[in-house]
Amino acid sequence: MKEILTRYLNKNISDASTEEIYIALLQYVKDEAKNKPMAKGDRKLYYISCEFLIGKLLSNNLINLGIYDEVASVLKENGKDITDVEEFENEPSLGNGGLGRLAACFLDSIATLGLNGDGIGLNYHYGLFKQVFNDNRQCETPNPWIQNKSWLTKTDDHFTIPFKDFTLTSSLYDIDVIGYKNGTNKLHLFDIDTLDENMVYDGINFDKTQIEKNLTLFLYPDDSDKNGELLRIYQQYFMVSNAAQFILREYMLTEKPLSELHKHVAVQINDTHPSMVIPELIRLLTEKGIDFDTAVDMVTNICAYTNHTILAEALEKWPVDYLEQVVPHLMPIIRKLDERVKAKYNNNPELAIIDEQNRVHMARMDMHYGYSINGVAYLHTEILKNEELKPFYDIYPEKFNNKTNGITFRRWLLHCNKPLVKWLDEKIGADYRENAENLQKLLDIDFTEELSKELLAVKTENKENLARYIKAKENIDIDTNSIFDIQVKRLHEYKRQQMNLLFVINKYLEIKAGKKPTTPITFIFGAKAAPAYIIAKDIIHAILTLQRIIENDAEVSKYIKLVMVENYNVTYAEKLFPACDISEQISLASKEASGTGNMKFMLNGAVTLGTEDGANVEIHQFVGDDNIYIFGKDSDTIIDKYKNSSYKALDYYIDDEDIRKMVDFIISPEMLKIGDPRMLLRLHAELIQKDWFMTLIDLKDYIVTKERAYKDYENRYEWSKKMIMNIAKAGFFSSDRTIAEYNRDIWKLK
Ligand code: 26Q
Repeated sequence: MKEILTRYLNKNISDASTEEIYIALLQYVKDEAKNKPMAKGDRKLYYISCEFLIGKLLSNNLINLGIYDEVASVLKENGKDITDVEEFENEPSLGNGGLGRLAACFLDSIATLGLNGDGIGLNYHYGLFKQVFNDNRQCETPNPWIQNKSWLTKTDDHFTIPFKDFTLTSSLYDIDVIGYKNGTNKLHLFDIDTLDENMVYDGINFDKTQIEKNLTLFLYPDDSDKNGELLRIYQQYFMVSNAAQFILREYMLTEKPLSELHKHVAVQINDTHPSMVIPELIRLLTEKGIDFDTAVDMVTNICAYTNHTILAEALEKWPVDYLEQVVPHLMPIIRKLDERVKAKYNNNPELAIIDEQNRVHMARMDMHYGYSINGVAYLHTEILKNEELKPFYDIYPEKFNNKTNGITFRRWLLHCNKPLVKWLDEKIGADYRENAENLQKLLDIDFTEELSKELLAVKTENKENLARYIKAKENIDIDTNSIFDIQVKRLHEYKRQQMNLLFVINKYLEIKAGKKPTTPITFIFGAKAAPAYIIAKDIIHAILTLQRIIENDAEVSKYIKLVMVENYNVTYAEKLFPACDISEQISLASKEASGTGNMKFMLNGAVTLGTEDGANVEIHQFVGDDNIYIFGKDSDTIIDKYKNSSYKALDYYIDDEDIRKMVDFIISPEMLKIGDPRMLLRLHAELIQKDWFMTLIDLKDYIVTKERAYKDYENRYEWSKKMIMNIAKAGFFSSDRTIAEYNRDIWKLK
């Protein structure tokens, strides 16, 4: 390795700068990837997604190539630290959260299992905005990631993409996806050469009308106005037209007959964002001489749809006149598809693709003209079948299937938690790396007090790591002997960060009243709010305001600390998961489709405090009642409450003095002195007048259950047994298992 690195550097390692070492390693990994076999097969999968939240790639690629340790030690011998080299790489934040990170984990597993499948998406020049806190508020700033030398490799591939008034020429960039001890697949990211990065002004604002200059500038530009929505349609169509043309061209090179395309190609549609691939494929097939009905049948046997949410606002419905303005050539096809549905199903409005308000329901198009519909956790799929998508389950029961999400253990254990990996290797051998189920070997070892101490020492080491990182990033000191209670995920009312905030308020008030916690607690939040989501931003403001109050209070800060970390992203996540004691998974039951952070925490030895929602339900089944803290109303109860409109936040507020005290603290003189009264008053009013996601319904149960967890934490030996059980049972949540199931039931690649 030393020779190789020296050759790539063209100088001694000890004389090279961090940047030079990074670039040498980047080039070396790219060359190695070229030498790896590309997956082959008679059938190929294309995973199309608007988001691939891949995160930094250097360390992961080194791990998957099996050379991380070697590289790290050669660097060390020459006075260099691999973590400095890791720092040099910019994070490609090409996703919002769960859905985008899932796509990245899936690519890792597809390559690791040697399956013939690639990802297709867009090469955004700016990832999800960088979050900056200013005056206790979230501000958004641009988040460029493409460095002089990057993982992108420009290809010679170009396609012509037709829009209503103009065409665009695309350029294709590839990123190698290196499987763990296996071959290399590709992530294909399409871009335009005419992009103008100078269009960005005033934070993340830019002229949304000049498509040929802005198309791939940003991930999900603000879509709160019409031009934003149109731009999103431009982006989506650009992505899927490139995808469809790319797929057909690759297929034609195999010289198989076009009429057999569906036998050799599968397309996974990641949420509704790539749904226009259906009419686009039909359009291209008919252009090539296939008759319309045959093309429709072929495409219906090619496309499969994954649903990631039951929130109505996230189910895309595009006005017909928007589509007419951007992609008029798709509308005759979409109309025909709609007419067939209406004819077949007696004009049932629940099944129509084009509704009475002239909007195109993308999910409905996917369900009629795809062969598989899957949810992302057991409970979520049941809700889709029995509630949200029931009319479709009634007519296509055979299309519905569940694929419980998973995470890649390469990034979320091997890379991010080296102390735990070392300990596991010693105790149960290293074969859990190939087969995650082998983590269950932990259940066979004699878990003595001695071993418990070792495991707790691993946790402490990770807490120290995180503490150093937080000190460097936020200039805040945290106590590594405290309980680390962590909630990190996108900010949304249904995820109920506001409920956690009310808990901290309660704790603060208790301490003020003389009731002090036995062990100090560090509450950590990390979350970005959509730029136009007002209440979400108010919640961030309230958390930051409370953080200030606590840090200014010498008495209280002996017992609790509140830290909202700035710009929570994949890189931060890799530090947070290993250090956590209590994993907050507190969404309103029925609303979180799956969650994947819950799995990352579990794998890293945190204990879940959560509702029976998403994949928490399955985590609960695996670890048993004693190794998880479940609270709150179940999904049936909640679904009923929505049906009967029977939840009234005000009743909880009026009837319960404790609840009233916590909620009113948001507009207390202490809060108003530091915070913005407009934002705090708005949040307070929201919580008692509307509270659409029922914060108050579970608040008391949440407090009691969390206090029970804190109490149990005091017995370190018993607590470490819970940790062990969580790690041992995490194997099911490997994305290798998820992908094997997708392949077995949907893609059938080999
Ligand atoms: C839709 C229309 C217009 C603009 C934006 C969007 C949009 C963008 C992103 C809708 C949804 C998303 C992202 C959704 C998402 O991340 N869902 C999460 O998916 C995870 C992976 O399956 C689940 O674990 C989470 O439960 C789910 O919230």
